[in-house]
Amino acid sequence: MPLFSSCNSVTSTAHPKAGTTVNSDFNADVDIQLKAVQSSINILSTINTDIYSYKGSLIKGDKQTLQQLEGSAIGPIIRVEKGDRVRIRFENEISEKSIIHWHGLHVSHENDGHPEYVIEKGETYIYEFEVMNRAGTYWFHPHPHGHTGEQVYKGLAGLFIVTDEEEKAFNLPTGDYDIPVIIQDRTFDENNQLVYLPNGRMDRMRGFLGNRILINGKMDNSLSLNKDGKYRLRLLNGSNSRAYKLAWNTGEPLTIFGVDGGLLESPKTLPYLILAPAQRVDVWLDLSKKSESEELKLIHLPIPLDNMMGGGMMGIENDSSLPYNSQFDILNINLRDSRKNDAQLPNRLSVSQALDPTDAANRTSPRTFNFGMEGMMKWTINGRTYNGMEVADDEIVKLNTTEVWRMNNGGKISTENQNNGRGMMGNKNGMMRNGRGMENMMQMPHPVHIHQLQFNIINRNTENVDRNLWNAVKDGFIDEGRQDSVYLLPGMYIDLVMRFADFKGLFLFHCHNLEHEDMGMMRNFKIE
Ligand SMILES: [Cu+2]
Repeated sequence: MPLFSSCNSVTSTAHPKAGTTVNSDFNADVDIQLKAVQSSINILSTINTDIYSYKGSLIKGDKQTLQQLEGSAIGPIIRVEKGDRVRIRFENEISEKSIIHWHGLHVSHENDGHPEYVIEKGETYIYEFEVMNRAGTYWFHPHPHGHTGEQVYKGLAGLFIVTDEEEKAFNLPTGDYDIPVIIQDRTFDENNQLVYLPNGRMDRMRGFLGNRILINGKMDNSLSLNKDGKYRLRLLNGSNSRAYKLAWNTGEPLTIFGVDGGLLESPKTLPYLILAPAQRVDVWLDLSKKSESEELKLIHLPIPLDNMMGGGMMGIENDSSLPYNSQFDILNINLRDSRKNDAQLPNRLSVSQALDPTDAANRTSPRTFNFGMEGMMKWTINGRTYNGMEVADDEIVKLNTTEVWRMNNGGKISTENQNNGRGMMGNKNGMMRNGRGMENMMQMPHPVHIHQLQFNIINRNTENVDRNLWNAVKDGFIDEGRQDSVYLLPGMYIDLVMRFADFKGLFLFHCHNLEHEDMGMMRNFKIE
């Protein structure tokens, strides 16, 4: 039987009135009205820039729950506690369909922001969920199929910061010493307007790459911090497709103590960090040993990726984007008056968050998803693209089970181990994508995100990764802790262990290069 005829069409697993009404039985601790609006703000000098933005207002909750970032399209920052019951009234006031996805949160299908639940201008979608995640930096952004990239690019993205008792027991930096750093690349035209995909389809195949860096939606990439302060920098790569190789200009190592799904068991020091789109990390910054005269900045170090990102066969003309294989500034730290806080970074942080892969029924034959190209111009997962509520047989899992998923971008899989649990090769024509031949010339990194859960990385195979590229990035990955987004380099596969708990229904997994996602490099998986 041909593979494609085995796709089940799932009509809907949702409550028919999902998102349409305020449930009076849902006793919200936090109630927020969140409007997506069109507006214009002063990002560069003189002429305002047209943007999209989320405007929040607090209906119920502590006043620290909601923080708008003044003078920025980005935001707001929503701060909640684990266990809080949260209602968000999303009102769409932009002239295109939209829906919000709560990136990293463990919520039900109806609360996950599936593209099939987009609402029109003037409509409202009600989210009601309990915060089940542990403390960490989660975020939210639009998820309308085909338009996510442009809506995020124009300014729709905010942080959803969760705290819990475990985290509060540590003396980590709080308040003014707990600082969001949302990194995005943008391009403006001579009238200060945002430029998106000027080269059309070729730009879309690659993914948007800008020519300047914005921090928290602003051109001013500097933070004024207290000399002698100890800081928690919450980094989010909110860029559409760009990954960063982040390092301190001083050559000191980066100290990371949290990832997508919260605190690590212990802090980790790295010479540099690879931060792919959608990933978050907590960076420890102790300024007490700094002298005022010392220049301190976070920089991007060169990655030899340009020939895979617009060079070679892509042949993008008039490309003004910042080259991957160059060094540029990300964030300048300016030191102001000496002020101390008594925060500390302990050697032991969280209790282990590792799922046990021996619990996985398919441990020796991972469920394999191949991220690659179909034909020459279509990004696919196992040869398929997104199609509404459609889910294929090999995308259905059981509630209350643990599985190993192999996310493969042309990695070298040994022959005895290449079938997934359903005996599929994962490719329409039955060929393994082994990183050789024509496909190799069109391989690109894919930052892969799974909705609704936080997985552990148990294996990262790099045998087929170009050696020059691998040597430039190999010390910058964090495979510890719970994560929801991983960076799949060409020639790499990664084995993830995950558990399907609490909610049945359809959820998405996709490439978080937003242009690849919009082209259909996204599929449902169904928990039943
Ligand atoms: Cu991709």
